[in-house]
Amino acid sequence: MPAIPLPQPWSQSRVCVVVPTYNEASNLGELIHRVLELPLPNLRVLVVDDASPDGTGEIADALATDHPDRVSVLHRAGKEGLGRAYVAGMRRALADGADYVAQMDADLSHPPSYLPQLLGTLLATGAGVVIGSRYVPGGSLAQDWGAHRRLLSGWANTYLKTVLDLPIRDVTAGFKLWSEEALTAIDLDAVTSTGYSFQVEMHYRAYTRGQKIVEIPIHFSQRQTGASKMDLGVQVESALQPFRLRRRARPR
Ligand SMILES: Nc1nc2c(ncn2[C@@H]2O[C@H](COP(=O)(O)OP(=O)(O)OP(=O)(O)O)[C@@H](O)[C@H]2O)c(=O)[nH]1
Ligand SMILES: [Mg+2]
Repeated sequence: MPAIPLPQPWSQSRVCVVVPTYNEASNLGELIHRVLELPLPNLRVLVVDDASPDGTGEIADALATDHPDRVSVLHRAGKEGLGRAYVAGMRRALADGADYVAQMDADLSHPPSYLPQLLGTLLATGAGVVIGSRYVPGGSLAQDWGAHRRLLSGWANTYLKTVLDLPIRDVTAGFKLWSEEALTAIDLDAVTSTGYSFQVEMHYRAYTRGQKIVEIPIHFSQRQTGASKMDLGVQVESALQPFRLRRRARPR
């Protein structure tokens, strides 16, 4: 069934979807296909690849050749972490003229069909960021997430919210849409996280700079192919980062 065209404010919005990749060869083609078929003709994708050994960067280049007006690739020299990839990608998206910058994983955990809802909500509320949230009413987690993974995610959320006193239900969420103004206020150059704690640092910086934060429910799917990049270093940084953020924010 052809997609119903969306009204002009949606279709005219210059949205750049930043997708960090490390060894996502089995997922990237499907993801880009699903993003490009959305009824958002001004939406572009920027893949930020950290020299994946499985050839993800070459797949991204081929997609950019097939869709020169809609897909581009930022190649980085090596694996430096999710946070570094996002900072570089978001800066490039803003430099290329995006009014809105989305962020999402490459492994199809974040269903692309929510992108128009993220944009519509941002347009309607004037928020600095709209979060695709697993933990607001109506949101849900992958059915195939075991009890251990659910407990870990729920515990991490409670821990981070408590330490940072953040009024956000899904504080580790990685699927969201930012306005250009919010990213400028956040000051991407000052973001220090290398790994997944980037998500929390961005929420904290948005909140402490007075940005309006809105959450809409999403269903989060389990990755079907490829391997997770979550390792011990990423987890240790995530556990320590809230204390660093609090210390830095404290008046001297
Ligand atoms: N460029 C870049 N991308 C990364 C890096 N680490 C992770 N990613 C990407 O960041 C996204 C999230 O990583 P995942 O491995 O899916 O993390 P996760 O969702 O916590 O783990 P799973 O539930 O097992 O999928 C994916 O698109 C990864 O390819 C990195 O060092 N550099
Ligand atoms: Mg994942």
